[in-house]
Amino acid sequence: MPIKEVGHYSVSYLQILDASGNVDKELEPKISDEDLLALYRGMVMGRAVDQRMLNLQRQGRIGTFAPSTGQEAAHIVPAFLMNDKDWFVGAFRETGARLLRGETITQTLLYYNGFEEGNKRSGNRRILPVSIIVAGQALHAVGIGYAMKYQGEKDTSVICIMGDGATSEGDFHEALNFAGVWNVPVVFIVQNNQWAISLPREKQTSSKTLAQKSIAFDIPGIQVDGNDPLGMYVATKEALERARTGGGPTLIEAVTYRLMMHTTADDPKKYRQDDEVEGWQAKDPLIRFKKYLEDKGLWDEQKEEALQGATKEEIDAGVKAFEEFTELPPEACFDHVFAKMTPELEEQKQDFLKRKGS
Ligand SMILES: Cc1ncc(C[n+]2csc(CCOP(=O)(O)OP(=O)(O)O)c2C)c(N)n1
Repeated sequence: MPIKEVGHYSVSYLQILDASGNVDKELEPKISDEDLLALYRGMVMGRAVDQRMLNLQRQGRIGTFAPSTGQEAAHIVPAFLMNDKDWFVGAFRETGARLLRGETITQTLLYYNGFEEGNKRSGNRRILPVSIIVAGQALHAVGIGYAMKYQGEKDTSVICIMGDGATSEGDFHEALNFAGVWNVPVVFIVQNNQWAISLPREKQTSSKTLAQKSIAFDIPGIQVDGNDPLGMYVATKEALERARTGGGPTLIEAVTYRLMMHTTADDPKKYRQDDEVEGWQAKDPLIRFKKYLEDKGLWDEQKEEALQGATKEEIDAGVKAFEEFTELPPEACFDHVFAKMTPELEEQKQDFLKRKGS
């Protein structure tokens, strides 16, 4: 049988700042000092909020939440690169990114305590609520991208974030398929944190990389050290430029690690080894970024102390406002289902109020 090659594919890996904080000078992006410091502040805030949420959850003051410690570079850097008109379409493990998109600490806490008020947005930054449905948001992102194109919006894009487990879902493949066909301005970022709850990455898919899943849909794809803020900066910036200038979608696999539990309802000690976690702690994105800033003469222990203090104060204020929030009446759940209440729902609400006797 005659055989001719009809395609030849490869997957690239990008790392600029290694685990010890040493930079590859040839690949180092030009980022202003101001932006570098803002990025670091965003990452420190992401981690500090995470830690506080964990404490609040353990004290029984909020419900379940999904920590993002260790994954800050993979989602906070992309959020930092977005403009006001871009849409942020995320999963449930990107609190730091959501804060950069204008969500407040109080809103985050309200959301995680079951108050729909946590999803209320003010300002013009575009952001969808948390998606608990794994990979469902990839379809929403493509729909938004398609609508943007249809309406002739220029210089805008969608950043869609998900976990490695999402790439094993049908929704992911449907989304990438139509993203390719319609050439929509969507940047898909897969935070490959090695686990989907207790299922290791190897048991979810036999693909050697997750980036290569882009090849089937003829979309550019790249694997990046997801704990390297500079690598994430360069890869996301390039993908955003492509999206905003009509070049279509990109898939970025950010190789990272979930240092904490899947959610506060999970105990990872039951299924993963301590030495695996310790190996990844050594690759912490915050530690390496701090060293990079110190080497550039932009950072020192005094500044670090001041930042940690200011961050704590901001979180304290957010927690206080959350705890002062007056509880909503039980019928509030009827109000948040549709933008405009349907007659059936209105009837149900009135019936509920009658039975309640108010
Ligand atoms: C469609 C769907 N199936 C199953 C679940 C239950 N579930 C919640 S999180 C999760 C694992 C997600 O893993 P991954 O996509 O890798 O993201 P990570 O939690 O690691 O960030 C599962 C199976 C769900 N929320 N949605």
